[in-house]
Amino acid sequence: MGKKKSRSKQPAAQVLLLGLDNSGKSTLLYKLKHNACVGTVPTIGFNVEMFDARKNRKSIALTLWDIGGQRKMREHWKSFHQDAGAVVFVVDSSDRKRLDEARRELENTLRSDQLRGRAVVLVANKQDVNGALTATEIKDKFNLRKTCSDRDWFVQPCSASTGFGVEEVFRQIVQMVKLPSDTAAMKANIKETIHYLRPTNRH
Ligand code: G3D
Repeated sequence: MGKKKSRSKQPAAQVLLLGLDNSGKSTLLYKLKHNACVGTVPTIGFNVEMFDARKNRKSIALTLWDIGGQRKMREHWKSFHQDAGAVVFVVDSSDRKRLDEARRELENTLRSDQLRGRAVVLVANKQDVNGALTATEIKDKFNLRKTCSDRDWFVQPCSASTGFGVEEVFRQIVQMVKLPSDTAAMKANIKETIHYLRPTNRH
């Protein structure tokens, strides 16, 4: 009989899903998890989902944290940096007015010492919208070659609501995420973070 490895023994990695409010983070998270579009409400605290995946022929557990993108929440993004094995930054490619704001937030995030060397998957979301910038245009606007010169990065065109590019986003995350060496310390940190943010959970 095949033995299923218990989740607690699997190497586990944390992935941060960041981006401005309305960029499509929650839609992407639920599409990845349930292959479904659920009605989203603005994320006031955070949403979290766990995934099983295979990396280097080993089974791993991935936790994706979708952190609220409103200006007030952005100051809490750093509470999640410590254990992050990769950053997924979601951009609304159709919202030209807020591209600079999004670029600045990504640059601020990547200044964190705790995120040094962590890979970035930049999701050029809302590709289904007429007039949306292409992934290449987003890459150039964000000057990613320079901003991410010290880490691995990838730009994925995507439409979280139709599902276009969503599987590729997941594949890139699995390929690029760094697995932590100290899982026990990581779990303690996650507990602390949840405890700290619980009062502001979404409603
Ligand atoms: P957030 O979690 O980053 O704040 P949400 O963003 O996932 O809540 O999405 C914000 C709005 O954008 C939602 O619309 C959602 O349906 C829409 N959206 C997300 N991804 C896409 C996409 O790929 N294409 C299009 N056209 N819309 C998308 P509402 O109307 O519910 O506010």
